[in-house]
Amino acid sequence: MADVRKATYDLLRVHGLTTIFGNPGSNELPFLAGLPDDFRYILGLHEGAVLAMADGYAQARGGAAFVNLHAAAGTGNAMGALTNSVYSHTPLIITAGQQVRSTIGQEVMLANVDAPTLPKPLVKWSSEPACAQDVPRTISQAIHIANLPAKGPVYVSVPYDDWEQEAPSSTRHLAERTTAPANSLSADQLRTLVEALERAQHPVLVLGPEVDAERANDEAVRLADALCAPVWIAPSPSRCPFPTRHRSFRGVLPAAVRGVAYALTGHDLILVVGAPVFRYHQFAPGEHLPEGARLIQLTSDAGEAARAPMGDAWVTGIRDALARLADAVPGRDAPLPPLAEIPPARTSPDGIHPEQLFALLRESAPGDVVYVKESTSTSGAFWSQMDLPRPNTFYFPASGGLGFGLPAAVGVQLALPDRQVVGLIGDGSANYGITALWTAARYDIPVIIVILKNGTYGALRWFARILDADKAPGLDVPGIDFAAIASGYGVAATSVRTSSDFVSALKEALAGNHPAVIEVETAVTEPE
Ligand code: TZD
Ligand code: CA
Repeated sequence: MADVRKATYDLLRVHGLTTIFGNPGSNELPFLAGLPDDFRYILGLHEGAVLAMADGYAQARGGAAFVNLHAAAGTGNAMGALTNSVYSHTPLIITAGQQVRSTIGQEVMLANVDAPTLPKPLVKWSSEPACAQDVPRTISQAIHIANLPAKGPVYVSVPYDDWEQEAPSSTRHLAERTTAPANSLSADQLRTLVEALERAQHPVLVLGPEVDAERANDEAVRLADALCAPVWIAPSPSRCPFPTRHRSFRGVLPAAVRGVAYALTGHDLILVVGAPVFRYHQFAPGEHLPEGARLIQLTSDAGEAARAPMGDAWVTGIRDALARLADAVPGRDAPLPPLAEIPPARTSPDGIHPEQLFALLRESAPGDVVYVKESTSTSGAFWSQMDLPRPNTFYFPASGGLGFGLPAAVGVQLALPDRQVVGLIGDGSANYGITALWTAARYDIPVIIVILKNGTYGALRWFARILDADKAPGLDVPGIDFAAIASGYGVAATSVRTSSDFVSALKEALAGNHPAVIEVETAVTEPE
């Protein structure tokens, strides 16, 4: 009979979880010893980076990822990054090594006291199996929970003396099990929705990250085309659900109550698909909906459905819902205003303007480039300049927790070897996940990290102004040499101050097929 470790490896293999993102300690070594040849271990030097790499990897590959952390300390280090995974609904199976079962109660060194409580409320579910024999079944449960809607991270703590115990014979059933969501709109619900869309004079679609996560972008385009309706991206987007140069595309909704109501004025039916209603950020109280508008939300997340402050919500698989809606709605022929031209990029005497930088990327990066963005003061500049035609092309930290971007870019590149990944990372944000550069170098993951160096926490300067808090300290980060740091971690790096130098550096990095860092001196700008 197999031991618990072998039974677990077999289970992970069946679920395609043969890449382990981790940072080991004594509690984890017995699990990692004897890792089969078809598994690979991706070492991260800090657990925040480990988790964010796994998150990027899982989102980009459209499946789950497996993480192995060290006890409570490693889990704690990962929790900042975990704030994003909950809101991006990333299926992550996070395991942590526990001390020997019989010694946990004494609170020996590295005992993870009350382990299942530690990662809450940032996981969907957490557990420490009641005995060694239940470890494989618990890990199987974790994998299924992570992958069932709404997807998300789960946590399992395993005492290290469990791995050598014999697995029960019933374990063999686990590898054969499947679970699948069967939730879709009923015929009645579909009819009601189609009728509402038919009756509406001016319907509008608001799309969220779940559309991209479920690879439903083409279905969204079909629906938009059938309805001749304008399309917005829901506030605070962590992914890009719709081609940004499609004639229906209107932009990203502002992350404030008043701003959303203003942008949607004139619409009588607002159909929100695959997004919470809504992820506001700036507090700008006012009417939640424009006069006379009805809002209907489709989401796979019952929590998102329940907590929305307005509108009706149906909990459903959104790919299925979009496809069936696109088939069922009678085509309309409403006039759409022409798509606005991309405005000329602004320039600045104080460094490259972010708009200029994004325009240069639009012109010089390969057509199927993937962006992982964590540069907080440049969102307006980014969406005004970019042309994102494809699914799976844009990632941003879903809860705004910094430390996602740089490691996630490494993870996305690992998942998508055939596409070039470019991280667009602020000089503030880069520091929270900087150790991922070492992982990129160690495994030769050819991601390009562009560091936007404006010497400050740009977004916070803007916030300080609108919150009337401009005397707040600690908003500047001068004097960081990212080229030196990158070379210290083994990544080729260069620092540029002009457009032409940036384009040359980008071309060189693209030709290199190795990880590269380009530090760019940028002008301080405001997010909007
Ligand atoms: N710490 C963490 C983990 N997450 C955060 N969101 C913050 C602190 C607060 N914060 C923001 O919300 S934006 C920001 C901070 C520190 C500034 C980021 O600076 P940057 O980008 O250089 O990366 P910009 O473009 O200069 O704003
Ligand atoms: Ca900055």
